[in-house]
Amino acid sequence: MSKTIFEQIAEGDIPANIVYEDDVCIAFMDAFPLSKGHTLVVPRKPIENIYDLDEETGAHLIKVVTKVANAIKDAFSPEGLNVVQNNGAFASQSVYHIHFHLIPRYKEEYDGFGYKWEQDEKKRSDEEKTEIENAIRDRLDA
Ligand code: DGP
Repeated sequence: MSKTIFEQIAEGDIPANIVYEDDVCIAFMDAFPLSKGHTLVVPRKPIENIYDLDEETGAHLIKVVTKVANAIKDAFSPEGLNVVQNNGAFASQSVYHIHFHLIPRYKEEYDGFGYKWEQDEKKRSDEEKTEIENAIRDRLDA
């Protein structure tokens, strides 16, 4: 299978503006940033999405996401910062190598984030809500 763009960046075959790297992951500037400081945190291993992510790598990625978020905060003092991770084309994933977006948000600067948070309009009965809750919980029981 051909290597993803991010695997090629991690291997040094494609240039990127790298801000952090270690044995497990790499953090670099998004080539099409939504705002100043938009950074991606990516594992070196070509893991496609959240469903394939092993716990150890996931824990490490979150550690680095936290580190990089604080570096962005210190550098640019954004009013906010969104951490976004897309899975599947329907959820806007375009590079099939898992990555966390760190998108700083500035009050005075327009960004292309276009974030919407609208509540699910469907009025679900209490019974339906319990079914939903149980369907998830049953799959999490060890
Ligand atoms: P997503 O839609 O969540 O799969 O985000 C993929 C991001 O990757 C998108 O914001 C643009 C960025 N991107 C795509 N190609 C390259 C590249 O070659 N270099 C860098 N640095 N970023 C890239």
